[in-house]
Amino acid sequence: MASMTKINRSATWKALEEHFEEMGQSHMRDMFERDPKRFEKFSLKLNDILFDYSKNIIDSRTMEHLHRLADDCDIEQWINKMFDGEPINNTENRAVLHTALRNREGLPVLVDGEDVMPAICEEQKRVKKLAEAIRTRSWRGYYNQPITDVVNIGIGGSHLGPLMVTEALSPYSLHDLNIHYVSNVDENHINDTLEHLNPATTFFIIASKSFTTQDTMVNAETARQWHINKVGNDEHIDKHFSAVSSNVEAAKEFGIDEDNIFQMWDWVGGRYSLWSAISLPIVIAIGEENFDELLQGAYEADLHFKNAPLEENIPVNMALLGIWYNNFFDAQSTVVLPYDQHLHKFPAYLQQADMESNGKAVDRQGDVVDYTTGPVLFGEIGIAAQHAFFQLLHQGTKLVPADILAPISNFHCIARHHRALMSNVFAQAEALMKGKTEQEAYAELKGEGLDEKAIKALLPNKIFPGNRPTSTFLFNSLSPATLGSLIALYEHKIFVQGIIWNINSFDQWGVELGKQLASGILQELNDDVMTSSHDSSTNGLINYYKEQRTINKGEST
Ligand code: G6Q
Repeated sequence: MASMTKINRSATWKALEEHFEEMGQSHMRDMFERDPKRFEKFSLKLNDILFDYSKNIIDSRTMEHLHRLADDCDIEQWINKMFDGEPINNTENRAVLHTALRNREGLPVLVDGEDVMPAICEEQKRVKKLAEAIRTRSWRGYYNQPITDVVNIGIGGSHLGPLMVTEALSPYSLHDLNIHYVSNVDENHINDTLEHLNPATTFFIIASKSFTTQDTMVNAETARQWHINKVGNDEHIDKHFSAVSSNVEAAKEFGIDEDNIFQMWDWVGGRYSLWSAISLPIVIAIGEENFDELLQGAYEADLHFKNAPLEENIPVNMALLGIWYNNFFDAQSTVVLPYDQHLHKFPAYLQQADMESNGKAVDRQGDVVDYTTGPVLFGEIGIAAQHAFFQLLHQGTKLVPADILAPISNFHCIARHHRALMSNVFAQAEALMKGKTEQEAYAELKGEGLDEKAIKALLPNKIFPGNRPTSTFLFNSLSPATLGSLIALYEHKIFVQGIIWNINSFDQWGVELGKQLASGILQELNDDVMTSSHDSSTNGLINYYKEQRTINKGEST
């Protein structure tokens, strides 16, 4: 495709539309019956990760069309542009280099002619040094006691990645060192966290790329006050506070010792930053070696993404399947279902990664797109979801393509538990694909001894249409390397979709808006004067709040 031709005007898109007319009528149940080799045809491997995408409404022709679409969009060139540090974040004129942070071979990566690798390595060394000092108990607080609790204060990209990884890799963590995450400016979050902590053994990380985000700054100030009140002075801040930021001056002004400030760069987006110094709480939790494994896993996924041909490229295929449902089947959403308790924050993490990246309606040329872009992503631990919203997946009126992730072995691997878990993985994916026909439902009810009248009444409710797509990732176990690979595969999937939709996946103007709006209204909340500068609903809500807070007199500053 010439880069200025809108993607939905291209010949390949038209061919896909025609192909959809045909495929939209097909049922996977029949496709599996016709082709016993579907699994072999439509599954790929990366190290210990098996990606089975055979339970999708596709055949070989679908994939050929979709690969042509990727090719039309010059995917391979775009991949190189990203890895080579070209400013592909066009609205902010920035490179996008989370891949450099896990560039394990250390080969030079140039931004504006300067190799960024030495600075990355240096910062990683500093992070590891501090983390090791805390882990080995050589870092001492103001009573010369070792640290027992680390509190990461950050939000969005400065929170969700580290939180998700810390939870996912909890079996690899030191068990007598607690990592807490505070993100919400709601006082309950920080108060509930600090309530049980001892200031002499608590270490804070203020994680904020900008060091201006209101939520984080308010929480950071509360943490500092808590520390000062308990200690009786501010002489020991250097033993108890660190910061990760690209705004080093602001962190210094806050009172943090320069030795405890870790750098980020503008070419790392918040939601892609868990590989940077934002990883400090992760490294404290799991240690240097495990963190290196995490980076290694991501690096191997990067190499796969760069080098595998489109047909065998897992993130490219993940992305294309998403496009197929989003743009041709008109699916509005997608669901992520990990069957691993330790991945319980993975859907929330991916929600930000995906929706903040591809929730855009303006293309790279500044035109409003006339096709749909990023889907609504939601998710939950698979087992929990089965007892909650699977009803809609099986029998609702919406098509919700699902990703299922499951480990072959669990950490302790108690067969009784793990086999019960895995039976659900296989059963649900099969049921979503096959459904239950009228004949099958009839035979089942008959078998239960129901009479014809009762069967007639119940039958429609017992039918499952099936043909609900799932892609399944099976991996040996949730090791740091496997987790690193999985995260990177999803990052690259998001990137490929952004390229095909011709949007910039790396800015977030919608998030910036929230930051501006709240700070304006905050000024108005600092007095009791009734406001009239907004619409009647906003005025009404603000004024009601002001009146009631005066009556409640419950607020303290
Ligand atoms: C991520 C977004 C956003 C950001 C938070 C926190 O890509 O930009 O989620 O991470 O708003 O920003 P700071 O790290 O600057 O506090």
